[in-house]
Amino acid sequence: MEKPMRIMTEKPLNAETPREHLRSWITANAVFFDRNQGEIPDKPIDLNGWRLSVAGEVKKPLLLGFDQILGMPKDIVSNTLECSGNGRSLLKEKASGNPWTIGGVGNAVWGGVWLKDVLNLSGVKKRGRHVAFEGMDKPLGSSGIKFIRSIPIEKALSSTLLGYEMNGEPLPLKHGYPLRALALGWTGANCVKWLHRITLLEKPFEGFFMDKVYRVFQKGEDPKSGSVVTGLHLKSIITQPVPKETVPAGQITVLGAAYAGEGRVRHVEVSWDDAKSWHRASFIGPDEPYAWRQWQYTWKVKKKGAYRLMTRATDRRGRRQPMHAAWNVLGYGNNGVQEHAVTVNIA
Ligand SMILES: Nc1nc2c(c(=O)[nH]1)N[C@H]1C(S)=C(S)[C@@H](COP(=O)(O)O)O[C@H]1N2
Ligand SMILES: [Mo]
Repeated sequence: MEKPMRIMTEKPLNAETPREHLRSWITANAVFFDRNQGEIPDKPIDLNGWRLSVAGEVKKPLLLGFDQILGMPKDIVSNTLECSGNGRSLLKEKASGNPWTIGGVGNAVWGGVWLKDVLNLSGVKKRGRHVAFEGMDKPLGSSGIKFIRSIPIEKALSSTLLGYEMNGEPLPLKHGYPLRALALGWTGANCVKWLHRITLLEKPFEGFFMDKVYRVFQKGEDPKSGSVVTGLHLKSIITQPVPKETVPAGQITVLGAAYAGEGRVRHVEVSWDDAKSWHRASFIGPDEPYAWRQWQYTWKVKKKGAYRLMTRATDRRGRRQPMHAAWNVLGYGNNGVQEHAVTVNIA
C-alpha cells in the first residue's frame, strides 16, 4: 500500500517522501519528493513548439527541437537527488524554510543527453565560465522571479545530464517535463526543471535564487557572502524502524540508505548505546556513482526499553559523517548523526 506524501505546502507544491518509500534503491516517480518555488505547469508543454535555447558566450547559438535532442547520444545514469534543506526540521536550533525530515531525497535512473554534448554543438567561448539554466515554471507571488541557477563550466562539462526520462518513463510533469538539468551529485537546486534556456556566462548568474537563497551563511551575514550549495554531504538515514516505533525484543532488521553526492560511501555503522560502540551494516543492491546505497543491519536486542538508534557513514576517502550538523540560517545540508537518530521502544 502506498503511504501518502507528506505535503508541507500545496502552492507551491512541496511534499516529502514517507520513510517507508525510501527503502528501495529506486524511488518510484509517484512518491518522489516535490520541491517547487513556482507553479508547476498545469499541462505538459507541446513538444512541437518547444525549443531549448543555448546562447550567451557560445560560438554558435542554438535552438534545439525535442527531436534533435532525442537524436543525440542517449545515456542512462543513476543519481540521488536531495533538496538542500532536507533534514532542516531535525536541527536542534530552528532554521527557516520547509520543515523537511528525511524525505527530501530520492534516487532515480535518468535518461538523457550529456550537457557536454550540447555545448560541443554550440561551442563555448573562452569567456563562458558559468552555465545558467532557466525553467519555464511561472513564478508565484508578485515578485515574478524566475527560477534561474548557474553552475560552473567544469561541472557542466564533466557530469551534468539533461534528463528527459525518469525511471524509464518520460520525465513526469511535476519533475520537469520535458527536460531538466541534473548536476550529478549536487543538490536539487542545481537541477533546474522545465529547462528551456541555457546561457553561457562569464560570471555566476546574479539573482534571487543564486544570491539570497541556496547559500550557507550565519545570522547577521549577507547571504551572498556565503558559499553556494553544491555537492550533497555525506549522510546516512534510518528508514526502518520508524521513529517511536514499538518493536518486540529479539532480532530487528534495521534498514537505511547512505549517500555521498560526488563521493562514494565506503561503509555504514549502527549504534544503539549512545555512540559507545559501532557495528558495521551490510549493503544491499547496486553500487553506482552518484547514487545512494541501501543497507541493512540485524540488531539483536534482549533488554526492553527506549533506545536511540544512530548511524554513521564513512566515504571512500575516509571522511566520516559528523556527529552534529553545521548550523546555518537556512538550515542547509543537515547531515548530523545525532540529528538523524531514531528512538525506538523495545517491548
Ligand atoms: N524550474 C524549477 N526547477 C527547480 C525548482 C523550481 O522551483 N523550479 N526547484 C529546485 C529544487 S530546490 C529542488 S530540490 C529540485 C526538486 O526536484 P523534484 O521536485 O523533481 O524532486 O528541483 C529544482 N529545480
Ligand atoms: Mo531544493
